[in-house]
Amino acid sequence: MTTQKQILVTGGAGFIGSHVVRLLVNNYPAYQIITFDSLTYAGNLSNLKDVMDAKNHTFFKGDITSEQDVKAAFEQHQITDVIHLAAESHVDRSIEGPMEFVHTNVVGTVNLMNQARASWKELDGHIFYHVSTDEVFGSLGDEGFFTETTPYDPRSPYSASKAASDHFVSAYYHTYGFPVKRSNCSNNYGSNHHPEKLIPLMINNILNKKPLPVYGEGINVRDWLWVEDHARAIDVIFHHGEIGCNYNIGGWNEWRNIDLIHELCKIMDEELERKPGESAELITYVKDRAGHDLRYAIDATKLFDELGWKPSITFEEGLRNTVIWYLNNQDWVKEVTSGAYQDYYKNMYNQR
Ligand code: NAD
Ligand code: TDX
Repeated sequence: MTTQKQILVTGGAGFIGSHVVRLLVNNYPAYQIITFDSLTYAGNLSNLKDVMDAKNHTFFKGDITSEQDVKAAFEQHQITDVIHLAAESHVDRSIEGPMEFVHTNVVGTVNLMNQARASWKELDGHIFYHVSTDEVFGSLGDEGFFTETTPYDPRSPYSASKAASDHFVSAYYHTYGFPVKRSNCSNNYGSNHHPEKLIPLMINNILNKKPLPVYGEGINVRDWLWVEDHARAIDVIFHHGEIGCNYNIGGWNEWRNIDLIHELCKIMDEELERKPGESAELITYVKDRAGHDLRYAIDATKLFDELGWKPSITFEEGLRNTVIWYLNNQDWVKEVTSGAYQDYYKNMYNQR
């Protein structure tokens, strides 16, 4: 028999959050899932269209930095647990405007924890789960992996804001005995990923025969994980992870950006029946990202050994599925790339 839980999922209308909400709504009918999201440019209710009206799902439009909004959500829904994903998430935007990242990622996280502390009389039985990133560990050279004990060394305003929020989460555990869990995950990919990020941006530009902007020499390495496998890991850690612990989540799947872009070009040539090599002609080297971290690579052994989680699909399958999803969901792409996205893209592109 599953215990009745009323779980607040912040950022549930975003890329990863929507996959987490879907998994929880479908797999735990006895839970009530409350998506809490302010619907910034990155949040979109159509990401949740298949679960929006489910009996065990509610949407609450609110801002994590607002004491009033968070208090109202906790009181109206008697929140028992929080899975916190709401954040400003794009490194390039953090370079342009760091303060928004401090406000949302740091102040918002502390505000949520303060409300949870105020609402939860007994801390036993509650969980505050903070979803974080591998970028807090900094940049690797050619060798080695990030483990749970790698010292923090954030190098972009985005990663500094996530590192600060991780530190507050850990401080609340040690200071107040606040029941936290945390995970640090590598780069996600999959459906509903905003086209400001590498993989969907490249798919969109290949489709529209626009230049493919490769930062620097394209030699930076990222470790890619299927977003639904991240959601599965969050489920496992939420239910079985230890309070006060953090877990690294990764795909053991490192790719140099330029190799990944060539792979995407190859899949797109096949799917669009273009001649081999046609899409790769769009590759354009542009000015590098400031402070561009060279390599991220996660060692997810602890999660595998202690909780038995491992990725469920290969990168080849996941990447092709992703391409097909974007080709079949052009309405979604048009919706998120209209208006403000055009100004953002023009501004980014002019700088490069
Ligand atoms: P996203 O940008 O797609 O979604 C963020 C969501 O948060 C959006 O729905 C947005 O509307 C909401 N939001 C933003 N500010 C808010 C506020 N003040 N109040 C309420 N809602 C707000 O992000 P994502 O890629 O899905 O990332 C989700 C989380 O996972 C973030 O915390 C991010 O740091 C972390 N993460 C992301 C990745 C990745 O590869 N994308 C990897 C590891 C960790
Ligand atoms: O147009 C581009 N050209 C390019 O070469 C873009 C958008 C990116 N890049 C490079 C920069 C990175 O080396 O591709 C790599 C991936 O870039 P992003 O998709 O912006 O991801 P990254 O900066 O690695 O951060 C992502 O992973 C960790 C998420 O955005 C973060 O939220 C997450 O924490």
